[in-house]
Amino acid sequence: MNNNVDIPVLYHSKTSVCSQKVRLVLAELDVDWHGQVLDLKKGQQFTPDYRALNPKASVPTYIDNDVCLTESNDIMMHLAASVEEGGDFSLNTDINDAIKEWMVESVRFHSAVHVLTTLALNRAKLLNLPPEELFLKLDRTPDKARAQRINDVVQNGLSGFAASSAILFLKNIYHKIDAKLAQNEFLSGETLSLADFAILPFVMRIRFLQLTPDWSGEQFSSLNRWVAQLQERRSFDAAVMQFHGAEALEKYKIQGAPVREELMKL
Ligand SMILES: N[C@@H](CCC(=O)N[C@@H](CS)C(=O)NCC(=O)O)C(=O)O
Repeated sequence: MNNNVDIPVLYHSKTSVCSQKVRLVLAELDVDWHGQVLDLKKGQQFTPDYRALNPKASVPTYIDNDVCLTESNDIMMHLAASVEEGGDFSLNTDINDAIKEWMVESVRFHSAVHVLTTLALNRAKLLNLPPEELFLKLDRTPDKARAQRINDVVQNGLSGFAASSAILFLKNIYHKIDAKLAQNEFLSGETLSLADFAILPFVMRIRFLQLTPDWSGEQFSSLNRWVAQLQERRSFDAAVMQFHGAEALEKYKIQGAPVREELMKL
């Protein structure tokens, strides 16, 4: 692995939501970084070299001299703590309980988004694999709860426990986000903070898949105002759009549409 001792190295993948969280904060704080892109579909997260850095075989991994971090929330907090005093950023780098709460929500949001992404993009392909091949594929991941969730999505689709829990979570979190943003400009109050960037990539993935839970006519107008505001920032282009080709966005749209149709019928 090609580690540079001076410039921090981020192992990430282009469209991974957890990588986006970190890239957004890197861009907001103008941190100079070196990227190593892993192709998760090709299984590059499972190589022995990478697993020596990150035994969870997941992205992101961030190496800053002798510090190696393998959780997106930890990396975001490390970045916020490393920023020089008096830096002129619109991102508030303080961490308080409200911000920590949104970071915890982001971990739960990730599970739900992972289930829904698998349902829309990968289920059909996985369902067609011979059972032993599917088992080997799922068995590679060290996170056995995750493997079980994905197996449930593959076997049972929208009627499985994993999908119904994800949908329920999605509805709740959208109402929670919208209610908070109806009171405050940003998730943790009146200043932009790590909370906003911990949540934004998940909202965007759901939007790309056309799975925003507005099936019963919900407007989520405060949430939409917040998304529009964050999309205007330079960080959004640098950390999200630069890593999503038109093809990826089209795939989300086309493959998310039938799932949306099914959800509207529930
Ligand atoms: N809690 C971790 C989750 C990391 C994670 O699961 N990342 C996904 C991409 S968003 C991944 O690497 N998946 C590996 C795989 O699909 O095998 C974090 O927030 O950093």
